Amino acid sequence: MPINKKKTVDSKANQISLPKKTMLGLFDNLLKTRLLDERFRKLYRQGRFAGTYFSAVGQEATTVGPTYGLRDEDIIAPSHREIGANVTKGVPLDKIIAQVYARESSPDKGKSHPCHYGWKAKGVITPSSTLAGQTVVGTGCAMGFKIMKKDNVVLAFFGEGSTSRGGWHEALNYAGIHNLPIVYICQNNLWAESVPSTLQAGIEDFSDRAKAYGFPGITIDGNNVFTVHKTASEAISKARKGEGPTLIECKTYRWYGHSEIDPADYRTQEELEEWKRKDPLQIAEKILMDLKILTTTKREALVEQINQEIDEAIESVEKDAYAAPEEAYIDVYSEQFPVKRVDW
Ligand SMILES: Cc1ncc(C[n+]2csc(CCOP(=O)(O)OP(=O)(O)O)c2C)c(N)n1
Repeated sequence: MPINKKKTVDSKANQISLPKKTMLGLFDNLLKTRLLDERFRKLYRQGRFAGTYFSAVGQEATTVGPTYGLRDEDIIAPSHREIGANVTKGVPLDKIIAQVYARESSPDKGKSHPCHYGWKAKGVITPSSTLAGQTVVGTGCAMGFKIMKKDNVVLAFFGEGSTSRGGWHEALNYAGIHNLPIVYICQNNLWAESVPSTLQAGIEDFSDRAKAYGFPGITIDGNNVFTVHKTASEAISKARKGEGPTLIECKTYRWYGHSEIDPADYRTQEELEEWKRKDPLQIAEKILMDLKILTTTKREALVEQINQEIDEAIESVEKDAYAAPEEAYIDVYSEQFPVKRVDW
């Protein structure tokens, strides 16, 4: 038996009722994420940017679904495969592209990893390279919202591999104790680089880990953007009302290597083909077409419009300069500590 042969959750797509506007909005963001992600893979092969690129193709529904409908003041604590969360939160395309191109115009002025997208204006934290680091920071932000008595929420994203980190457990334990307004989204794509999920934990469902921290854990089909959105929205509403955290495990798959330099020869072609048949974009498209909300003509017009936006943003970013070497020392450490002590 292959190491990663696990049962997956059935898609209950057609039974999910969401407003037409929401369904189209989810599809729009899913399509934009896919087109931008596939474009980055081509640009990398053309040598248009350096380093490598971490594609999220195949697992976009896990980021687009939860993020859609969030407020600007809500916070996203992303990891390295959250292009969809950035697109959906409304981070401008040129900021996302400048991050991959490491230009001075990028939110971190070219300091970090190509896929460590963040944008303060939209509440997206620039991720830490240390896996699960953003889970800890995101949990701290949720504590901040609680102290300030704000009804905002945090969405923290990570892969199943990151749930083996000590800090991840400390963060969830803390969130459980303090009943924090945070929703944890685990993207179980079966592989953490070359390590199968069966070597990360002795449990079938990673959502079971929430039991230890005293809040609900749910496992869902991560390739159906409508299921993901509905489940996450319910958890987000609970968190906003002060009813505490939820861990949502989305079963999904990444189509390409860990990054563009990884041929992914540790997994079988059959496994890949099986998951490609569960393409989140095609699932969403079929549902919308069956419901007569989308037509082929409308889809083609959307593709054309998004590709044009991407073309324009790339053209503009490619003209941008790289930061001066001294920039490496700026914005690394905070220059002042918080002056006001807050009691709770
Ligand atoms: C503490 C730490 N160990 C190792 C790495 C190198 N690394 C980066 S991504 C990754 C795999 C992460 O797997 P997972 O959390 O499942 O997310 P996925 O890449 O599958 O989306 C590893 C090992 C790192 N960044 N930090």
